[in-house]
Amino acid sequence: MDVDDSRVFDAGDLIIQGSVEENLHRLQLVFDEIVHSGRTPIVLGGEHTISYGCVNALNDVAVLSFDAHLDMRDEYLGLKLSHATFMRRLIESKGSTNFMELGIRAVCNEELDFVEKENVEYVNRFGYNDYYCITNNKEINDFLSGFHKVYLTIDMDVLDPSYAPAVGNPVPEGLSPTILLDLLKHICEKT
Ligand SMILES: [Mn+2]
Repeated sequence: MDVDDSRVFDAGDLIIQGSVEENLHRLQLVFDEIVHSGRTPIVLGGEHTISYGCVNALNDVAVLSFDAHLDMRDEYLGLKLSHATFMRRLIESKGSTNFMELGIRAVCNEELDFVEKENVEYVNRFGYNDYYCITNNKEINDFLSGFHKVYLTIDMDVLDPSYAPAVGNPVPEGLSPTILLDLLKHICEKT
């Protein structure tokens, strides 16, 4: 496709002012307005916490997160709401059935306890064989079959550090861009 032909509108930057909570609430309001106008929002951050504002504007939507980390700590550096905790906060308020995390390969015990208690679905690796299992018939297909819409979020650290080294917490054995793009194509075709 030619990008010039795409119907993309750049709405500019969200005004960032005040506390993290205030900014996330403002993002939620803007996101809600875009969704209700019938458009498809695309949000670019530099910080994964923004997903908290976006997902809070949505109901009955599958949330698929590509990330090396679960982001399900109870608190991080004294903060209850941060890039390391926001998924836990979302699941606490919305329940775990709408959430699936993919590419996970660095976790801590408190996150594993939470995942087990809340029955959160996640896929820890995408080896060559796993990848073909998943695109053919397994976890992603089963998960998506219950939903008409998907909120997709990608933390760049889901990619292997050899492709995306400039992330905050790089973890070896990540996805290649080819596998990520194939998975995204598959997800788009399923929804
Ligand atoms: Mn991450």
